[in-house]
Amino acid sequence: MEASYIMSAYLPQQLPPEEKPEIAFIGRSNVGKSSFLNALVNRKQLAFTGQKPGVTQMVNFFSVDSDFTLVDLPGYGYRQLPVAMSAQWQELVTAYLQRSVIKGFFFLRDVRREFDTTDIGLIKMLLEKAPIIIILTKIDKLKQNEKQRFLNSAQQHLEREGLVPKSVHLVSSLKKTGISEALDNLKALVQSS
Ligand SMILES: Nc1nc2c(ncn2[C@@H]2O[C@H](COP(=O)(O)OP(=O)(O)O)[C@@H](O)[C@H]2O)c(=O)[nH]1
Ligand SMILES: [Mg+2]
Repeated sequence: MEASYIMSAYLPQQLPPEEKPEIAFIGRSNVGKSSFLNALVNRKQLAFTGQKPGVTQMVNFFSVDSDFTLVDLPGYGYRQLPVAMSAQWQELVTAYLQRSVIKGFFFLRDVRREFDTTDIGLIKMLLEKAPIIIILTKIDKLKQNEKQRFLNSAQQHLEREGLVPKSVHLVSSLKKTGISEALDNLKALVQSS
């Protein structure tokens, strides 16, 4: 799989023309979005990781095998901001979500944290557009015997909310756990029409 950086958009009007199918990554800042994207395409720093969340947020586009596009959406929930989602975040993400080339989403969540009302509201909104693959990140921080419990708890929470994702994965981008299963699901989304 050959991945390359295409461009970044800071403003809605900078979003590129709609061409290839797109899969977008969404989640709180620091959840491990960029690390997961890099792990999927097997590149160390294609998407920049560990960046200090800034006031300026952007949407980053990456081309994979000239077949489809991976889209790193700006993180939300910065503690530095007075509200969970800034007006700029909402404007940019809302504009992005209008695109008809979106085939699906990776929604990332730190495995040790619960979905809160912001996450649930966002998942509901995304599901109206396209299927979602839920990625529970940083599972290397769990003990072996805790993993199933955290997975069950996340699945039960989604079920209680009436939300049906395409799949839920336990992933460690650091240890490369769960990456190939997520990749299989990604390819299935890209090929769906
Ligand atoms: N232990 C562990 N740390 C991770 C993992 N993935 C990302 N991180 C760390 O979490 C921080 C945020 O990662 P990043 O990918 O930049 O998150 P983003 O803000 O969602 O794009 C960085 O310090 C990463 O090294 C993981 O699978 N395990
Ligand atoms: Mg990032």
